[in-house]
Amino acid sequence: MEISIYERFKSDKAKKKKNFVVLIDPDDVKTQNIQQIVDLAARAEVDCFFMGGSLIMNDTLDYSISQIKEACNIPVVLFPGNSLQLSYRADAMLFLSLISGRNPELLIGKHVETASFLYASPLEIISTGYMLVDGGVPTSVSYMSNTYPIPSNKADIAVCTALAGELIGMKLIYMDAGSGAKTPIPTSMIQAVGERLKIPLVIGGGIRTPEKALENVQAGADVIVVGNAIEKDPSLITDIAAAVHSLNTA
Ligand code: 1GP
Repeated sequence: MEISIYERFKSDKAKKKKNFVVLIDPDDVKTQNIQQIVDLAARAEVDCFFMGGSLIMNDTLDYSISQIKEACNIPVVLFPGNSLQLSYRADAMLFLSLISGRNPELLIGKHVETASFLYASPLEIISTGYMLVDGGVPTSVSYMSNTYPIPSNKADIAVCTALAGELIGMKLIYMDAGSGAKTPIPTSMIQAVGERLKIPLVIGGGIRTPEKALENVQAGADVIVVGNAIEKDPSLITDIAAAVHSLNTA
């Protein structure tokens, strides 16, 4: 039986094997060189694609996933900004609860609305505690969700929020400084959360260099997500993947 995406994240964490995820905004697939990104990702053994955006303007989700699926075997996981971002062509979906915020719709309301539909779907559903951390600029997520991010100097709040997610039974914690963040999540915060959490820790937002990606996995991140920087320079995939995976052979 094929191992589920979540089981892979979990067993990789147990083995201290780090994963690298490329985030693709479906709106940009027609304008960016998706073929180049997919080729580079396959060669660099990227572990997963996340697919989604705070606001998708075009109906290109199915098309974008098909483009990836035709070209490689890398799994595609939906990272939906809202409940319209659903495609059965993906392999899995992060079922996000915005646990850094206090917007009940994003803690339970949208989940109730979509539960029956998702339960019957072929998608692997991965319950994810999503935590927005201040990245130095107002983000689309913050505006669209009507929530405040966790201040970046409040590691104690991040730790307790992540632990609450784990105790509630969430399977992943995704700490995100938001797409295009000026300042990525501080290493000290990643370390504080990483050393307490038993479930896999995903880190994203504003990571632009292999050095930063490496620093984050060394601090305790299990999965690194990069979107913006790769959109601007796809060749970064090779070096960031090498940096993230460099700990795996140690
Ligand atoms: C955003 O974590 C992701 O939700 C990735 O952020 O686009 O800044 O890499 P970037």
